[in-house]
Amino acid sequence: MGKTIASISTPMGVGAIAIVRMSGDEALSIASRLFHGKLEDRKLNLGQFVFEDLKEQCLAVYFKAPRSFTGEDMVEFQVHGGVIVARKVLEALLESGARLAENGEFSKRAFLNGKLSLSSAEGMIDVINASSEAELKAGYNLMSGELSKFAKDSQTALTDMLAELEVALDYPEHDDEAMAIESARKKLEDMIAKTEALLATVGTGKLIKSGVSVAIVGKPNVGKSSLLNALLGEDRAIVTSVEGTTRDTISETISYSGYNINFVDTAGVRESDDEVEKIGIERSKKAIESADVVLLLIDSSRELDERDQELMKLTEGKRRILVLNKCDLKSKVEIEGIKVSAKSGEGVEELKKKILDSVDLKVDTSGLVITNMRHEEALKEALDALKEADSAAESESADIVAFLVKRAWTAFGKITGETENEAIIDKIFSKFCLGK
Ligand SMILES: Nc1nc2c(ncn2[C@@H]2O[C@H](COP(=O)(O)OP(=O)(O)OP(=O)(O)O)[C@@H](O)[C@H]2O)c(=O)[nH]1
Ligand SMILES: [Mg+2]
Repeated sequence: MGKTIASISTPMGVGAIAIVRMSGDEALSIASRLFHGKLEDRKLNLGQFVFEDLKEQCLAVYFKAPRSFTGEDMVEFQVHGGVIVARKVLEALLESGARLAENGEFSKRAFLNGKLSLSSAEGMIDVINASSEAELKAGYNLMSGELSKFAKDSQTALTDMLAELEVALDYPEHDDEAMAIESARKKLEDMIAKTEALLATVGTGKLIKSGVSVAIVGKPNVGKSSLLNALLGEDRAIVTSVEGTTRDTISETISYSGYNINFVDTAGVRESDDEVEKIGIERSKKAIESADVVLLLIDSSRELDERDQELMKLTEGKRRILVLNKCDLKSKVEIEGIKVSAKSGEGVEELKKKILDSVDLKVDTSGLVITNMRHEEALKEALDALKEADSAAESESADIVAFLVKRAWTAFGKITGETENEAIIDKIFSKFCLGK
């Protein structure tokens, strides 16, 4: 398969160790010419990498095909960190016959050699890029092949179904068609339910990937910026007793219970003639629209007024939590809400919990969450075909059902990469980092 490729697999910069990898038929012969030492399979070999004036004492690992990440012969050099040594080692490999790997090319070869499915490769990238524990968990789950297993199992069931349907079609004299269709319907309904359950996790997947976005809104001076600071545990936003202190939206992210929560502090919404403040208020309204959760802040030490009422209306259709701030002062409101004091910190931890509770985080029975749009689309496509096949089974003949079953089969194959087209596969791997 193709030429031998090489790349630096650790990030560029100063560090203790840098790793340079090589994969392909010539990996061992190139390495043997440059590395003075043994190259035993699957062992850490100590030796000297010699090239021009470079004499680098380093470790080399040889993975004999097919027991390697890519499925090809691979050699990895663990050299001293910093940019120069690694670059020099890479240069030596390139001058000795390897070519520079493209982004994601190691992983792509692993995929093409059947070492991992497309969705597992995507899971691996999610693991590398994870910025929260929930993302990491979802990535590991994907990488471990749960989703490809689901897709493959579905494909197997569909293949069996096709076989039964085709037998019925080939031997019409046996009057098996009705039976084959009946048995197909049962299986189809089971698969529809499972696919729907998986698709029900899409909302959660989006929250995991991009974090839960929370807009803090309220009329001026209710303590929005103070609450942001309390939630972050640092003085991020300016707090004053003057109404209209915050004029632009400020956003910051915290990690809570494994999830990223992005808070947006907004300008207090009120009538204003001030040009800057007006723009700020428009932005507040936009923040409300795009938020997953709105914290509507009320100053509980003052009576409710029409500005509070207006904001209640404005946020009506949203997932909203009423927050009664300044609970350290005497209360003058009689509405239900979470009592907090941005000043003393009281109730702030409970509020964080309440935010996560308010978004329902759904996972599939096997712990799967769909975080990837490509998977979502393939599953939707499969679901459509399954549903059509199911309703066709009610009235039509076996050949139409068979046709639709094949369509569902192809859609499931897109998840593992089996039936995905080459251009899309190239596009997916090109998003990987260099050396992976
Ligand atoms: N006693 C008490 N005072 C608070 C509390 N939270 C905020 N304040 C005070 O309320 C005033 C307004 O606070 P901010 O956080 O600037 O209010 P805001 O809603 O961001 O105001 P704008 O940006 O102008 O819309 C400040 O004087 C704060 O010190 C609280 O929990 N208790
Ligand atoms: Mg403010």
